[in-house]
Amino acid sequence: MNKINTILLAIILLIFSCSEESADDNVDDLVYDPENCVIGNNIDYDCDGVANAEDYRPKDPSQSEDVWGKIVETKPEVFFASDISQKIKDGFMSDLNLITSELGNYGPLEWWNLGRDIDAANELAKIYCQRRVDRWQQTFSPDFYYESCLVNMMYPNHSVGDEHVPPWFKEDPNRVGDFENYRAIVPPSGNAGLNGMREWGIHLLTSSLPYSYDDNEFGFTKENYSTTLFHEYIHVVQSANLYSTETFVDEVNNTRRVGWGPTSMAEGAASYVNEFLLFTFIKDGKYIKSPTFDRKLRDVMRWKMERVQGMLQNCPNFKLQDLNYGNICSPYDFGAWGVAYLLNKIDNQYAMQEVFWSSINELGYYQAFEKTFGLTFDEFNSEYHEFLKLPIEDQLLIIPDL
Ligand SMILES: [Ca+2]
Ligand SMILES: [Zn+2]
Repeated sequence: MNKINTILLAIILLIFSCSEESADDNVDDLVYDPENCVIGNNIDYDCDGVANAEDYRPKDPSQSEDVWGKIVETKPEVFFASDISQKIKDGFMSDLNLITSELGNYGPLEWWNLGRDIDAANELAKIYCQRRVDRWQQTFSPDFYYESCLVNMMYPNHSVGDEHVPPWFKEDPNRVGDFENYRAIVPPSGNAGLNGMREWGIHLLTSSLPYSYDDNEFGFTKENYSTTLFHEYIHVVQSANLYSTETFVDEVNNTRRVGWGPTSMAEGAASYVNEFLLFTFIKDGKYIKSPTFDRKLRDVMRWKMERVQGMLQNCPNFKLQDLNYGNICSPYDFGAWGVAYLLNKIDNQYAMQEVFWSSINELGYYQAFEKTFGLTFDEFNSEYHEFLKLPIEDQLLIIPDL
């Protein structure tokens, strides 16, 4: 790969970002118009064969019991806008099947893929919003929540009348709907995000067009998106292993669940492990790489380290827990190398998903960290600063030769 491609790739990887966010629902005073099923004398709103009184989520047929954090049989539900080609859909599903079979199929999961076409995006929004209304998973005005949802997803290119647009949307020049925000991204940029929703009991993800699965239109191979898909699914695993519903709003206005940990560690784990898994799958014959894909894991980590060293002069005394989204020192790159350091230290490349995250519920984040990695977070910060002073060839020795 030549240098221009390398730089472009670096930019694309940076643009692919994500966050865990969540919003409060407010469904207390909705009136349900029943077309419901009946079991004996008992109502079964969602017709899943479980009466309301016994049903964990009486309005959601995918959740008759609490399966948060459990491996489930139900396949992930993946939605594609109608302008997305079969080739892209096939590539996406192939990678999702691979990562769920490797890391566990956590559910229920919905993944919404936007294309570029506005009408197709509005059609997708209708499916999304009807489901939210049916399942009482609304965050909008109870008076006209289906239309409000459509506006919320697709503003300013929504398909319903402007009387459904709340005044605060019109007053905010930067307001863009949750789906429209992804649809409007122009390739070769892209974005994908895990958007919760713990309070609905589901994993909810949204992506812009996964164009990399369709040949070399923009000069990228499918591996560029495979790592993004793996990255997002690693967040799902992290989220599934955390049971808490308690949230707080952090300093960059992200709503996060207690136990999620510092942004640099969540993003760093996803960013390092997504690369590690790709190269492991290739080695094991589980992933057929593109003919022109000639990177090694150490190449990718070398580029990340070069970026870290470039940024380091702007944050010479950084603490990993302070590197949040938007920081001049990227939580993705600093975190990825921090995680690589930790996994090498305990000689277990699978420790995040197999040891650490599942122990947070019981111990809390920082105690689980100490128990898993054998040092306090402060000690980790100090050791990591020392590690960053080493020559790059020495640093790369901790990365598996894949
Ligand atoms: Ca039911
Ligand atoms: Zn991420």
